[in-house]
Amino acid sequence: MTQLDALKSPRFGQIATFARLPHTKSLEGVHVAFVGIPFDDAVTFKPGARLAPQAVRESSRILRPYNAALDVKPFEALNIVDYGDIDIVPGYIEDSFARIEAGIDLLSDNGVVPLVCGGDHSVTLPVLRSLADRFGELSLIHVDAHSDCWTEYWGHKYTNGTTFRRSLEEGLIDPRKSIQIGIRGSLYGREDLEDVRSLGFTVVTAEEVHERGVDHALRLVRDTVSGQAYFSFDIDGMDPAYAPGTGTPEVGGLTSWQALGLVRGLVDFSFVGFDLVEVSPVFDPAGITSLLAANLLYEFLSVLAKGRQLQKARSN
Ligand SMILES: [Mn+2]
Repeated sequence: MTQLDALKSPRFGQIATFARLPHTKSLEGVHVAFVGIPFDDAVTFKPGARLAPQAVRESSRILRPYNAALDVKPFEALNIVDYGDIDIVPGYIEDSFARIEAGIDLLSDNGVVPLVCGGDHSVTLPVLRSLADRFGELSLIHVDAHSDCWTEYWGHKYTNGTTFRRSLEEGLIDPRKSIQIGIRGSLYGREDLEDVRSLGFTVVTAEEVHERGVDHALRLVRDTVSGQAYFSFDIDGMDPAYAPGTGTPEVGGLTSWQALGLVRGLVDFSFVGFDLVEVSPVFDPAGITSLLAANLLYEFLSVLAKGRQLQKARSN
């Protein structure tokens, strides 16, 4: 499937799908499906991420077919579609999780890699439940200001701040093969960071990325991650100067340039899925957060396409 050609159909026209790709529920021959999960009932601070899939689609109109940095045409190398959204149930977290898991099952049953656009970060849990069921315990690359490993909020287990504690408890990810990048901000106590490290995660703070560079972070990723991997990108990993439209912004985060470098450095990994979560269009009046989100999703696709290309070249 190809994009609508912006040289024939102006890119500000026609219905907004991700990257102006065809919207279809047919999965035959599809490699990757963009899928929206408009759920934000598990946020611990400010809401609005339910509106992200539509905003990201709108911002993705600008994406062109060729990624010069990686020398790849993702929409030619892979068959990519906009699958639409998973219908969640507003106000009902567990019911929504069941629907999200079933929705992702449908994709992976057909061999399709999900490119998920949240939603708040709680949606990653049912996505991981589906993928771990198929692929076994996964390796995780997680960009975020927060570890999201808190035990509970207000006596409840399912929030956007508890996703990776639950993922560990449920055996969905292997912490020794998992890395968190961009962690920062005020914490509840010193034990917050110590807890996460003692769970087995490799943690790269935002300070460490600024002081030692993206290459240092990528070296740690290579030392940590192996096997089937999942990439979860919380947009609040970015500095609010680049991504103000999010529910729990923290100063001192990654720049757009650092994030692009980080994602582009991951060509040699085997990914079973990606998500981009926590874009809140209500705090994003100029649309710069959803623009960055659309571009990060494009980079995920480019990395996947480039990886497959290199693999093919090697096996020939
Ligand atoms: Mn998060």
